[in-house]
Amino acid sequence: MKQTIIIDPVTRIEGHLKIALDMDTDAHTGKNRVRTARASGTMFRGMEKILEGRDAFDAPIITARVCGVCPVSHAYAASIALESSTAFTPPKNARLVRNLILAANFLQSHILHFYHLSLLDFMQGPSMPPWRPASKVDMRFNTVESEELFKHYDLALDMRRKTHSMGAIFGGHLPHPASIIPGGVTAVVSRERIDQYQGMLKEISQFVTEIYASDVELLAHTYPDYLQIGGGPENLIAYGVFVEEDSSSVTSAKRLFPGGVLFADGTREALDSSQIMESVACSWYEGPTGATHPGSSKASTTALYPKSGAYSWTKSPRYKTFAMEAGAFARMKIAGLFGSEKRASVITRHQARVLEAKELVRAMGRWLEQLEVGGAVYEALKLPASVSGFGALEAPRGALGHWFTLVDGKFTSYQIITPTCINASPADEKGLPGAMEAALAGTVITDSSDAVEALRVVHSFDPCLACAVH
Ligand code: NFE
Repeated sequence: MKQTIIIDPVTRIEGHLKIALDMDTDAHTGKNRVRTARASGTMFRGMEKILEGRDAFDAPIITARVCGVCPVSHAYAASIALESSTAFTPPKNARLVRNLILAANFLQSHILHFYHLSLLDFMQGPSMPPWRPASKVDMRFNTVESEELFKHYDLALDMRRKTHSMGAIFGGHLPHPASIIPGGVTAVVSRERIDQYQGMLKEISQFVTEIYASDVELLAHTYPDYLQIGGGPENLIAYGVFVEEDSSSVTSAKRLFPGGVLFADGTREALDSSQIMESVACSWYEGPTGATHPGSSKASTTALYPKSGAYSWTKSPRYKTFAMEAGAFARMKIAGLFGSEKRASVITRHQARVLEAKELVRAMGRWLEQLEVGGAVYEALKLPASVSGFGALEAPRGALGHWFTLVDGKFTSYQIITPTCINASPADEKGLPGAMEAALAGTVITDSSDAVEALRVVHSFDPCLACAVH
């Protein structure tokens, strides 16, 4: 028997996502399995359109508003995109301060994702709203474990507040940091700021290494079958992040988590940004049938609705012709911190985030020590009136790129490819599904009115549709 399950909207994510699952019933086992999945971003935003005609230096301020969860990455990507067009090297303090603001944001995002967005797919909260009604399918934690996890849910709220405060010490405020601008940062480095940041880092570090890490392992231990569920294309991409040396090129400088591409067959490649493409075949946009490079003059964000064959406001980024997965799992594999035994799955995506958080709290202490009190944080950036460029780094959810063309000081084009656009993309012009769509295929659903197994797969990507449709 064939049926379609629709989850609309998917909750406990940012933004508006609809998932449609075409199901098959196995004649022998009687199990209902996802045959194909379709992921739809159901909202248009048009941030790229807003950039057109604006002054170059508006880009970090405007693009930070793409999202309240990863605004640091957008302000940073816009700044390095502009800096890259003049071979500019930001002062050392600016590099370190940017790392510190971004790392605080990564921690905030990973803690949010595990405790407040994902964990309730596996456990029942207290018997009161907003934790009821809850899924009743396959809840395996015992009462003691559930109570302990729920205490950590509460504690995680406080930890997130503190990570926001840490980012705000140098960012001015969060979300939407004010201090990351083309040319460096506007936050001066003082002993008082370093001490304030260090004090909170100590507490966050303890939470990450003692509580978050052991809760993720409890999840892995309790739901070991989810190491085999939600795999996806296994083609991984990272642009690299957390610059470790002063350089005019963020994409070639030494970084804590390097960029690269790792294909399902084990082939590794250096990232070639000319191979980043986007298709709009199944998206409600005008554009050529084939894939286009985001820096090309053919790339556009002109809405076309309705459109035959289209089902999403997200586009379909591809690397060469491959559907890719971006995110902490890709970063940890590409950095060599996860070995070949770690395959993409619901559980390994959670494990990758916690491993990354542990690496980050160590690196943050080192960056704090490297800061020079009173040292330069900014140098005026002189842009050519007409120039093109791009900036690429990582957001918490994965590879993020900004491409622009400036004519007489104003943007004539601005294109953003976000990690959730990579992960939650619709099919491309060849019918190749996006990573999340591929990861959902084969998932067994016990109760079609309570498809929690599908939600576990979807949430493991930590989708943010606000970013994806930008
Ligand atoms: Ni709105 Fe974002 C991150 C970006 S998701 S959260 O992380 O860019 O695509």
